[in-house]
Amino acid sequence: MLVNNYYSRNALQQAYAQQQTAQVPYIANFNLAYAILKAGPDYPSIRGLVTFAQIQGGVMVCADVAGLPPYSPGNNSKQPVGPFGFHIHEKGHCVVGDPSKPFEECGGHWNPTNQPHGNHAGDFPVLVVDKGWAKMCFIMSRFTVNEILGRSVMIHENPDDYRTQPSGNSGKRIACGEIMPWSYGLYI
Ligand SMILES: [Cu+2]
Repeated sequence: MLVNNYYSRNALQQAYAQQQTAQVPYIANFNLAYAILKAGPDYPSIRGLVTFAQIQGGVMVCADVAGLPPYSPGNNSKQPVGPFGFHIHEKGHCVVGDPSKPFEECGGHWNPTNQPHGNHAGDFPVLVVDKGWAKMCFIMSRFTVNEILGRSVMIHENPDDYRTQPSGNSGKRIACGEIMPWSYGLYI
């Protein structure tokens, strides 16, 4: 069900529940998801794709991002730009909203087990830019693809320190992607 041009988490969960009772074995689960990144106003050239594949032992997350700003060192009064904080946030509605505080509608970090920051289910490694690109894959067993549908991936301007609560002091939200099922389209 398309709601305001995005799939609401409730609609996805309803669709998932319907699938569970539909007894159609080949749509039993969503094993793949993707998020197309939308740039915020600070770095409008950011573009990229994050994919999530359920594999044995966890979820393989791959990020392929271009257009990030080059690394710029910090000092006592200013944070470095990059490497870039990277997380799953609770909600999946990537609208800029207030340009001085973009993507607030996505809420805070997704933290289903009430862990300190650094150990949230959606805490990811930082994105490091190499020749204008950031590319990485890693495996996480803290969540399944189904649990993150309808949430968002967020890139921040500053590195994550993995200790400041609740979000690692990683600064402004500079790109956002809604996590969508990559499947047979039967949830519509
Ligand atoms: Cu974040």
